[in-house]
Amino acid sequence: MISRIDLRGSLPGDLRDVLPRADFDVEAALEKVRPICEDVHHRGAAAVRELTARFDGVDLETARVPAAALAAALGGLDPAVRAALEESIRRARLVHADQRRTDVTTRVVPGGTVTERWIPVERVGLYAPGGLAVYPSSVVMNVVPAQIAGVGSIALASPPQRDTGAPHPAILAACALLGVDEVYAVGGAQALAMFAYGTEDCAPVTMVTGPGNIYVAAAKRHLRGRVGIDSEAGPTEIAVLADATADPVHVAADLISQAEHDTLAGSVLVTDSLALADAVEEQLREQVARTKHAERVAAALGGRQSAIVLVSSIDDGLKVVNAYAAEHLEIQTADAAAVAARVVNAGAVFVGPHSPVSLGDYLAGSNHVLPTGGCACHSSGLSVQSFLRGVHVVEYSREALAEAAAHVCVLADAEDLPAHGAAVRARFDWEIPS
Ligand code: HSO
Ligand code: ZN
Repeated sequence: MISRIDLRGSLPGDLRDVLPRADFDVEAALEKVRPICEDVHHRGAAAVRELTARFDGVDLETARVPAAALAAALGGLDPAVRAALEESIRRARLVHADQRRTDVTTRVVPGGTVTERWIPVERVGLYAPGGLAVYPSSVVMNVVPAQIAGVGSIALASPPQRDTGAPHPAILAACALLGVDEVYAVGGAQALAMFAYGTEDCAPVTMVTGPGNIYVAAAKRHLRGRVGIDSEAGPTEIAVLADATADPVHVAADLISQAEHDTLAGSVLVTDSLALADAVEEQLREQVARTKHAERVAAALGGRQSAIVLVSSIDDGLKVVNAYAAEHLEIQTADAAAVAARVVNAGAVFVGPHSPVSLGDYLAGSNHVLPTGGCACHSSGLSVQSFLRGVHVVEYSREALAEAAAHVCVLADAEDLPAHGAAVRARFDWEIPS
């Protein structure tokens, strides 16, 4: 059901060559997505309407979802789900509020300052998938940091359902709870293109965010530059670094929890305990048989992207998980906090026996939009910072410029760019000694 990789001898030079990862060929999907984006670019709302009819099977005169539909969805929301979403929003707001940046002014020399000003992007288009993956929690994880960053205008698009012609009611209700009232019943690449180029229905945005399948990732790659993007999310991943003290029932449950997302999801256990590896495998067999989405989970666990990796020590295990750079990494070892402190590559780290990834998916207060596919070695998850730009504001007095002028002119001459130096000299009626 799940393969094993035995690294108990010496570790290979480049661990990434032996660690499992899903095939996720965004380039191939680009070929399908490019004409869709270009069609929306050139024909606007008419193209969106035709593409929605073709892909979602509904003909919508206008893509905009009326306010009454949002209110109705909130009214029809199960009170327990509403309470859980409200608590999820409250906790996420607590954590993200602490990510706010303050402008900082550095006095470089007397009369010469550089201020870093943090300015939110003007307008964000958020994509929320439909179909298999209807995640109101992801609406929360995208909207909360954008709102706290001070983004003035937030629109959301999600594919229409065949029967109602509107996005899934749980998505609409999440929007209503968060105060997002500009919602479009548009899915896939055409939604991202609508945001990027704008149509008669929808003003263009400056940045698109949100999860989605490989076509959504490809559309982001195509549109990047025209608009900002968060990341090209790939299939979700969990790695668990565990020793003999870990509970195999919990480890197996956590590996299954993320495998439930997608047949391409990656679940990786790294352990120095053969007994734990055997017990987790046994547990996987038992628990997969009982889980609702058994087929999908079994495909994910049996895929080349999932494995149990045996190592000879937790030190080696740390090298493995740092090389793998998982989207989610659980540490279930003795003295888990000390081990976690040595993790340098992971989207988010879940420490100790009572911090499962699914807590982070919904209610920890942390963000669940995280770098996948090993991108955690250079990128962060979604945060308030994702929606801000730091702009340096430079202000020097005449005296401070005069004091810097000689160095500027020398460097300009050294780079054979004398006009750069001349721009400084022009401000003075004396020659700058060089
Ligand atoms: N684990 C997913 C997020 C999610 N889980 C949404 C449940 N709903 C990617 O981090
Ligand atoms: Zn999840």
